[in-house]
Amino acid sequence: MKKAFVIIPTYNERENILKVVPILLDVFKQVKNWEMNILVVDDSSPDKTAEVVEDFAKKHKQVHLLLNKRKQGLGGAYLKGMAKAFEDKDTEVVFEFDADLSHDPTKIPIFLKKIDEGYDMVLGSRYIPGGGIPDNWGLHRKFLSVVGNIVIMSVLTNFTIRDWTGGYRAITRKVYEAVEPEMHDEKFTGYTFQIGFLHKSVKKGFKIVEVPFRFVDRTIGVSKLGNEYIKNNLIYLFKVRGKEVADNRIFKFVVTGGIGALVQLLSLILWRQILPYEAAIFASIETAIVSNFLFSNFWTFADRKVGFSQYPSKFIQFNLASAGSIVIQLVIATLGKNLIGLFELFRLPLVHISIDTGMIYAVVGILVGMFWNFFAYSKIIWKKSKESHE
Ligand SMILES: Nc1nc2c(ncn2[C@@H]2O[C@H](COP(=O)(O)OP(=O)(O)OP(=O)(O)O)[C@@H](O)[C@H]2O)c(=O)[nH]1
Ligand SMILES: [Mg+2]
Repeated sequence: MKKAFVIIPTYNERENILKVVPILLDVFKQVKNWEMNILVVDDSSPDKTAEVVEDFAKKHKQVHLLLNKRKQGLGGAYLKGMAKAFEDKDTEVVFEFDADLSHDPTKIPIFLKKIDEGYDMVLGSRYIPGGGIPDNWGLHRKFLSVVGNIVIMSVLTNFTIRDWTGGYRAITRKVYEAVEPEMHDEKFTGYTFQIGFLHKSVKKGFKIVEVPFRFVDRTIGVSKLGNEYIKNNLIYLFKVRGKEVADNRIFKFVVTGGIGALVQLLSLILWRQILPYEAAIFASIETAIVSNFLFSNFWTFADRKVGFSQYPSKFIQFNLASAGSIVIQLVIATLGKNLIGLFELFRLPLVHISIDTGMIYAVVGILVGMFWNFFAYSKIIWKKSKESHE
């Protein structure tokens, strides 16, 4: 039979462990098609949590203890626990579960049902219908949790998952094997493990579903959640997102265009030293086109780079694409003037310059021109080769 391990990291949870283990063993009786186990990962808690676990282990063969010599943080404990649980070839699922009874254990069979239905990962969620946070939470804590999750959803631009910070999850072997190799970074030793693990699972395209549960405040023991929690999560969030944006092709395309505009203006100064005015304008445009071509080939489309022998033909195509963009802008400007007309929108104060609808046609023209350029670059000049799958 397939095995599941409920992993409980503990640090000074003696009283809680005494309560939660029997409750879990009781819930396990409802699960028929999984062999259920508990694995407590204790960091040699001073309150001797481990002793209590050992007593349970003697009486119940489903209860296991993994004892760490020193405190390693939540992420460190989960990595060790998961490695141990998945050592057993029959293990298909591990649960993340807190010792402090905050996580409703009666939901475990529902989590497993979702796994049976084909989901790769199940999240206990406080922020979907049926879920909730304690009423007695102060405004401060409610605000932090709710707004924290909204910030995370916004930064990661993923609103399909509502509870990113919860610690009640079921993770299949498939997900573990894909994500675990990327979790051995120092930043994941603490609570950042949770958001990091989930973010990576989402990015890898695993099927994830949320199951609602009502979070219950711990009544025994103390929270290990420190102030660095918010700071570390924010650092993680903005770093990974920043990197994702910087790696984004559209972003590189826009930056390349910006550099091109700068190159055009600066080279115009130089060309005018040696060429007549019209020729200098033309030369500066062409210089910008060379710059754009090189940045596109070595950066924006580096993964589809064309070889030196293809430069002449590709460079001609690139020039035609750029000319196409100019034609598009001229057509839009002309159409705008003839179909809608030129009339004043507002007047800039102090300098008394009139801003008219011509500016709107220009902006639309630039945007459509950029759209055309990106299309030409990605579908014609640096089109995907047949073998590459992206
Ligand atoms: N092994 C181990 N367990 C830890 C460590 N830090 C926290 N834990 C356990 O992780 C679980 C969650 O920790 P809590 O302190 O309850 O944190 P939380 O649930 O996010 O926050 P609260 O809402 O304040 O309870 C508990 O079972 C803790 O004992 C650690 O460094 N090592
Ligand atoms: Mg807790």
